[in-house]
Amino acid sequence: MAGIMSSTVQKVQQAVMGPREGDKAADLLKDTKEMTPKARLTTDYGVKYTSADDWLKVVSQDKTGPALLEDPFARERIHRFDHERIPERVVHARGSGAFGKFKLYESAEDVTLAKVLTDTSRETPVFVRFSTVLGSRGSADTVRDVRGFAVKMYTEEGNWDIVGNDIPVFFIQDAIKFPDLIHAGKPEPHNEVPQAQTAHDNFWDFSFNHTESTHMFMWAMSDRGIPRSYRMMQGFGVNTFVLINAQGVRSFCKFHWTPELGVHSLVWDEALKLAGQDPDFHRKDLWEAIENGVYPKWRFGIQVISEADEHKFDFDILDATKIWPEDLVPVRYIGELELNRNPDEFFPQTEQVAFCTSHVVPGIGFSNDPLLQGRNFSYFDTQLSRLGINWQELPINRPVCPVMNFNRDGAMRHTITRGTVNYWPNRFEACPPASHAEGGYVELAEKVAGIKARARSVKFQEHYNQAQLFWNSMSQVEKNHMISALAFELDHCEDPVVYGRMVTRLTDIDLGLAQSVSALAGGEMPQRATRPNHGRKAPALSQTEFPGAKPTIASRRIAILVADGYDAVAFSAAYAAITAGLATPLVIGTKRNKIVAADGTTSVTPHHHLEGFRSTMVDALFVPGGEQSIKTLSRNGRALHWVRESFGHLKAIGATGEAAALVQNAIALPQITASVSGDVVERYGVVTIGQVKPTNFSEAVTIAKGAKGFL
Ligand code: HDD
Repeated sequence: MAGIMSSTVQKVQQAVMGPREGDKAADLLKDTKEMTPKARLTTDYGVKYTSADDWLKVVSQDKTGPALLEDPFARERIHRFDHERIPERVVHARGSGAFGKFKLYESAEDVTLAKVLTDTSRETPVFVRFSTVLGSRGSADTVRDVRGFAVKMYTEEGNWDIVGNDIPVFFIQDAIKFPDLIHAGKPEPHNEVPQAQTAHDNFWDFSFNHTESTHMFMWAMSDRGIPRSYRMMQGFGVNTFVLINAQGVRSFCKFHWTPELGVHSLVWDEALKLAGQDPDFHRKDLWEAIENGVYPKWRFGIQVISEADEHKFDFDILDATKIWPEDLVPVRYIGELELNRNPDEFFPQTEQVAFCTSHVVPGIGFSNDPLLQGRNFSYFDTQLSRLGINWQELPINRPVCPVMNFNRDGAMRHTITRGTVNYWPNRFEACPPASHAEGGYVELAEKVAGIKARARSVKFQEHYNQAQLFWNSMSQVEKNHMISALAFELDHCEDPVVYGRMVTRLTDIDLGLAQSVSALAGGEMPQRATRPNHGRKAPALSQTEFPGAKPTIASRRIAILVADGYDAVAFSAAYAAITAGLATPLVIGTKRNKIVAADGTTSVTPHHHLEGFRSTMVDALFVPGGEQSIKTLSRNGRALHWVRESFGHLKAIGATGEAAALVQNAIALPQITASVSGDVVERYGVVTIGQVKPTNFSEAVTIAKGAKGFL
């Protein structure tokens, strides 16, 4: 008995993740029950179970018989299960989140009085949820789509949500169009096809009918639509907000998150395959990086335009389909976001987190951006149908500062407020509003006069300049990817009216683009540009030119391919170098049981076998030599496919000794020459090294990937 008990305790201890120490930000947000070894299975009303395996029955001698509806334990379990689902988000249903902290390193007190943006001694806890937009909750991560980047900052003055995307502009200018946009993008109404993609008639019909969406669909068709990782995406608040400083001066502002790792994408073929091979690719990637302690980080930046300069631009600064080009309005980096803790349980945290654009703190306000104004209505409203009126009491949504008011009741009310009054003003002067000096939110007095009308400013009518700016700013590789993306999407449109018209729309951006897409996807071949190309570029828009991206292998996955008879020395050197570079080595074997090295004594148990894991799931490939191992791998179709596919997806491939020939043969490259010791030969992205030193493999990977602009 003692033996049984101690092993149970051990198992329970394994199941319990245990409290996390030392993270002040995390402690503030903690509302987690622990499964201690003493815990026993109980009903929700606290009574202990003796069996959770058999429904109460009237049994005969052979122990069979009818089940009794009387069984409260069984009924509770089924009731709970029947009601487990809540409505999924109407958009951004598929997502993944993490906790972290926001740290300010430069005060922005010249433009705002928000303490979170002026007090450099603070550490503000955050929860961030990344998402796709169109797919349902169970859809794949790597589809072509915009990615949500929603940040909740639990500040001492209340929650501040920046509900942004990985693309700095939006499809529409006025929120009234949002239901049409989403209806057109989601699966078609008659057959609920296709899932999680814009590659269908209705979306492109909508796009043609909304010239304002031209700029955004160019971004969505660029490599931004298929990020390598949530950790390698920019984030943008998109809308124009307002900052107010202590002197009462108002400025316009856009918010930016810029990833430390740079901006990187999958290639389309990888994205397509991953959607089937590992639909949780992005979810796992974020989790893995945090568990490995390679915490994702973003710099936080603001672009600010003074009220006096509002009309000095050739676009309307309140139009969410326009960027503020960085050469005109530089980004001022003032803080840093770090994600460092995975959620304890997905549903109560990642699924129940709820954001509102309208939730800002003193010092931050709203502009007349018509998209933002509508969003400020929509988010609270949608939380009501998803989570109910008391959604802000859920642990993940609760502010960390005091909340006290006379809002009462409603389904699922948790808060219990003692006292005899529930209104203001009251004879006790209990819970009065705060003055400005006490940190109360004050709306800046602003003169508003006008004619009630459904209208947009003249500058809102111009829809192509920035679409052209974006196209012009792309490298040739990025342009080729965009042509392929558009050709893929339009090929999935069945109606010739839809793809034919879209091809003509592309002539508003660039004749060459329109012709290249038409040559593949059909439609009448355009003969002339509808408007001249202004020729302007903005380098910050290109991923290959992305400023500040320092090539690194940290947090990347590198596969090491082995069969029996592999070269243990090369293997260990590479393994050590990968680990030292903070990358994740994944040993992929012909089988998942012990694989023995050429020396006959060293062995390794692979993380995965060749069929179970695919090249798409890693960033680079290393094959150590070893006569027998290479002989086996050369005869294995899947192994050859690993090498060919890695090459096709522009991955760095390292090989030593006999493995160089394997790589050469697999990809039919005539001229790979193994270099002398320590030299790195980089040809077509393939790296061969004569003799591996503990450090040079990771250097080689870095150099090769940097050279290809792939990192
Ligand atoms: Fe939205 C969710 C981002 C326009 C209405 N939106 C949602 C999420 C993100 C965005 C990241 C997921 C939040 C989460 O993880 O829980 N949305 C944007 C951006 C937009 C935008 C960057 C343009 C600048 N959205 C937009 C408009 C409307 C909405 C114009 C409606 C008028 N969005 C919603 C919503 C959602 C939502 C229906 C669904 C789930 C939720 O709010 O909480 O209210």
